[in-house]
Amino acid sequence: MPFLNRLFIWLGAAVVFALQCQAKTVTYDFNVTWVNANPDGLYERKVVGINGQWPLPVIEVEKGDRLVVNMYNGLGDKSTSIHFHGMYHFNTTDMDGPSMVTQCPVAPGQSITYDFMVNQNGTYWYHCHTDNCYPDGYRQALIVHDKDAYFNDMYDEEHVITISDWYHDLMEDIEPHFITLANPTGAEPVPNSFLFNDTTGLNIPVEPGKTYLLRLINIGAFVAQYFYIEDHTFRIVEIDGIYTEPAEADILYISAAQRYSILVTMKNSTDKNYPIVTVADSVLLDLISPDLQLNQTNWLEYNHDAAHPEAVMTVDVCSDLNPFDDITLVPHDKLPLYTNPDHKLEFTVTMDNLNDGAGYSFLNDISYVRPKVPTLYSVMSSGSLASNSTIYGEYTHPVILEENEIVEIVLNNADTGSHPFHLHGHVFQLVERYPSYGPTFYDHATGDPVAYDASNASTLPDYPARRDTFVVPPQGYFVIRFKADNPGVWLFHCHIDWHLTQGLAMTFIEAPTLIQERVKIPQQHYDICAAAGVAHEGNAAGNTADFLDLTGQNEQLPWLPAGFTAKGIVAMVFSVVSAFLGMGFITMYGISDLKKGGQGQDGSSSDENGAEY
Ligand SMILES: *[C@@H]1O[C@H](CO)[C@@H](O)[C@H](O)[C@H]1NC(C)=O
Ligand SMILES: *[C@@H]1O[C@H](CO)[C@@H](O)[C@H](O)[C@H]1NC(C)=O
Ligand SMILES: *[C@@H]1O[C@H](CO)[C@@H](O)[C@H](O)[C@H]1NC(C)=O
Ligand SMILES: *[C@@H]1O[C@H](CO)[C@@H](O)[C@H](O)[C@H]1NC(C)=O
Ligand SMILES: *[C@@H]1O[C@H](CO)[C@@H](O)[C@H](O)[C@H]1NC(C)=O
Ligand SMILES: *[C@@H]1O[C@H](CO)[C@@H](O)[C@H](O)[C@H]1NC(C)=O
Ligand SMILES: *[C@@H]1O[C@H](CO)[C@@H](O)[C@H](O)[C@H]1NC(C)=O
Ligand SMILES: *[C@@H]1O[C@H](CO)[C@@H](O)[C@H](O)[C@H]1NC(C)=O
Ligand SMILES: [Cu+2]
Repeated sequence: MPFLNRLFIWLGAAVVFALQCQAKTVTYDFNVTWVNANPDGLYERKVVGINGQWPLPVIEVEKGDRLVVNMYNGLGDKSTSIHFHGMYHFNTTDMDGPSMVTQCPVAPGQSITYDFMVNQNGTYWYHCHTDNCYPDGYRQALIVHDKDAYFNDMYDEEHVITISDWYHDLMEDIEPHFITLANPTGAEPVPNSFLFNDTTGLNIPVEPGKTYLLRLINIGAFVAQYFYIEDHTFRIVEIDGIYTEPAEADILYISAAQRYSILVTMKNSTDKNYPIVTVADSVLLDLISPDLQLNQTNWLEYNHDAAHPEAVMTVDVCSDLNPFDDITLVPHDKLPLYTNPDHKLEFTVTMDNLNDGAGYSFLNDISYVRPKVPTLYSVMSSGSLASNSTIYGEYTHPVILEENEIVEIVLNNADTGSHPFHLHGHVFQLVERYPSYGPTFYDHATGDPVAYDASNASTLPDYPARRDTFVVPPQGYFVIRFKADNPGVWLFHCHIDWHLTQGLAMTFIEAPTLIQERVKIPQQHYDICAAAGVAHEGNAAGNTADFLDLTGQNEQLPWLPAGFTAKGIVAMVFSVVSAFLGMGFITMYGISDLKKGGQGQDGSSSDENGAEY
């Protein structure tokens, strides 16, 4: 055999060997179109399908793989995008997915390729991040398998299980009734049902004595759920992609976007099937219709022929369901507490009305309004001014982080509802929370909010738990810390999709100079902007000549005059019916435009000017 041939064979084998031992490329082609589904057995509706299917495909990769997702938007009537929830995207912040943050919305008929390395482990999910698109069904699990996970030899089989709230109406039909004068309190639309792995009444066949790893993911848009299995305890081994020391638990509280991996060991006898119980946190709901099934029973099926009993619901959600407190978990890698934060930030969550009379959400009185140019593209086109937060506009609520600084966020919640906050591109350390999970968690919804007081801080954990979504209690607070070791543009926002639409979000621009050096935006992503009619250069106002001139930026509406409350607006809405006096009210209090849906200075509709993600 000639030498060259042998060399090629040897080289070929080496490539195959390298592929098997190290990273491989995993490619998914997603043709996104509307399909029909009836997951709760109550109502068939249009949902967002992939390649003609719903439930959507679970993305599965191994640690170290390169993940490529080619998405074609075949919806015909909606823009879209994919956010890979919990992925760090080192040097690839442009693959994170939120529209108007790191990319333009992908218009109907357009394609986008997401391409990035997955150097992390555990349980994640993917979902659309353009307007309110994921509650229409565009969300599913993303699993990163890990041959080296410390708990691999502690279980026999694994299952992915999603839980979710579910609406019968399309988001496009619900949305127009949400941010309006007719809903001044900002009451969130109440779901029609709750799904367990995109169905109801699921049986999970199990074998006696075996141990299962269950990857639980709340892919819902709004409602947190309690989870337990009758007569079984379990061990938590992972939260949001971070391995924990095994922690014995019997009830979990899983907010929208949170994940838990648990090990459950089966009983030795096969005479009974056991209810897996989920209880929707009804405290979050404004109105509960009598036919809304808050409690769901699914089963660990030991014996197909035995009875499948309904869960025995003897507990009171507020006082008896005492969920495991995630702040007490210890990460398996024992990463110590970040001490002496370099950059301390403090935000207060409020809900209030702007002068269209509708309800909005605020962090330090700023309600996020999307910029005219995706924030990442402002970074890329602004040269040395990228380090000046002015260019990102006031209403993206930009904060610039220095490379490798330790950031502390104190989040005070002046609102009576709880909020699951998510940070893109990072996990953060759970440093403090008040009040703790447990029977008194909801007591703070009455009385006055309690703000964080550094001089009255408790003893901090040596090895704080880390995750990417953490619940701030009603009228309480949390404190989190992270290291700014990932140059990129990252949203920090409430993962209740309704609150995100109301503006409960802000933007971190982390190490902008390094973003410019390391991130190469594919031409295709810029072409998507052209198709969507969105500029891909300039400051938040689309100004490319003077980046410090924000004239024309999208803004939140003016405030209502002091003393004008949601209650007053409700009264006014009714008084408007008796015309004359009502109109007098409007002039008097300066409500701008009764018919206008969303935010925006230039009088355009919420679709053009409200928060888009
Ligand atoms: C996507 O699916 C639709 C419906 O099946 C089909 O008409 C279209 O050609 C597909 N597009 C691509 C790019 O695969
Ligand atoms: C990101 O890019 C920098 C500079 O090219 C490189 O040194 C670093 O290793 C990269 N990080 C990752 C996680 O790929
Ligand atoms: C992934 O898992 C390994 C152990 O299996 C761990 O050493 C490593 O730190 C994990 N990586 C990340 C980014 O969490
Ligand atoms: C949950 O649904 C996913 C996607 O359809 C599927 O791959 C998985 O096996 C299901 N899990 C169980 C426990 O049935
Ligand atoms: C099941 O049987 C095994 C072996 O006899 C024993 O070690 C284990 O404790 C039993 N499990 C339960 C839940 O009783
Ligand atoms: C659902 O569960 C809650 C809390 O456990 C309980 O208070 C309620 O009575 C249950 N409702 C039904 C219809 O079983
Ligand atoms: C940003 O630019 C403005 C206008 O020149 C200037 O007043 C401000 O100090 C700059 N901010 C920073 C952080 O450099
Ligand atoms: C300190 O914090 C606790 C709650 O953690 C609270 O009960 C107490 O009133 C606070 N003390 C002061 C002096 O603020
Ligand atoms: Cu919220």
